Amino acid sequence: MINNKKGFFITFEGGEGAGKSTQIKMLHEYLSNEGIASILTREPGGTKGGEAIRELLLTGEGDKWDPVSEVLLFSAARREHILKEIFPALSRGQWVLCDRFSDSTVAYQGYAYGSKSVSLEEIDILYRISVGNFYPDLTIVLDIPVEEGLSRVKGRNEAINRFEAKEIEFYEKLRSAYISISKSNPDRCVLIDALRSKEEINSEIISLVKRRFC
Ligand code: T5A
Repeated sequence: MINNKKGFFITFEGGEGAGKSTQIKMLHEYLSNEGIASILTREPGGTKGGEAIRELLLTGEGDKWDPVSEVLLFSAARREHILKEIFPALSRGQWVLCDRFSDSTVAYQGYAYGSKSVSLEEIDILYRISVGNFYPDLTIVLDIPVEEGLSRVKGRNEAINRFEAKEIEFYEKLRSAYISISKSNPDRCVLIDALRSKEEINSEIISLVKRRFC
């Protein structure tokens, strides 16, 4: 679908409260200070339609959607995002920094729901339909013990969403899923210890980005 990509596509992944939003903003600011144009976006969301789907997905009861319905909704939002925001920005030469992307679908809908999870084959088929043969240049996976991530989320004093009120086993499966995804995609994913100060993590991410792309 894209044939004139000039910028780099970097995704941030990890469990609840791992610090993705914090770190993505810090990298965005660093790139801007270096004179590198980048856009900061998120999933689900990033477009008008995607943000409307985000509202459907994140609000309401925990069991409001069947896991397959969730994958279909995330995929629809992703398709809009790819076509209307991500590909155009990469073609203009901007870097795209995305808070969550397809690894979230694999980790949440493909693993964390246990016996109710959607098969990885089905998730892959929907990825090919909605995105095609296109993948991030780099995925930063922030790893944090479950209790610490959840305590950070609670400490924010914001309303919690549908994915922040699950049983503890859900988050343990999620953490294992991200470790497994990182090990299975060593060229694309880098697992980062998020149980450190914001500045230490930011400095490791900047070194990584410089080594890969600058
Ligand atoms: N989802 C998404 C799916 O199920 N499938 C999918 O395909 C996709 C794309 C999105 C939800 O959708 C689900 C996953 C998600 O549950 P969201 O609101 O975007 O929901 O939620 P999250 O992405 O989980 O974002 P959070 O805001 O909850 O967590 P972050 O971004 O990881 O953490 P952040 O940066 O907001 O930090 C949390 C708190 O910790 C502090 C921050 O200041 C903040 O208060 N903090 C630190 N404190 C100490 N030390 C550090 N190093 C810190 N870093 C941050």
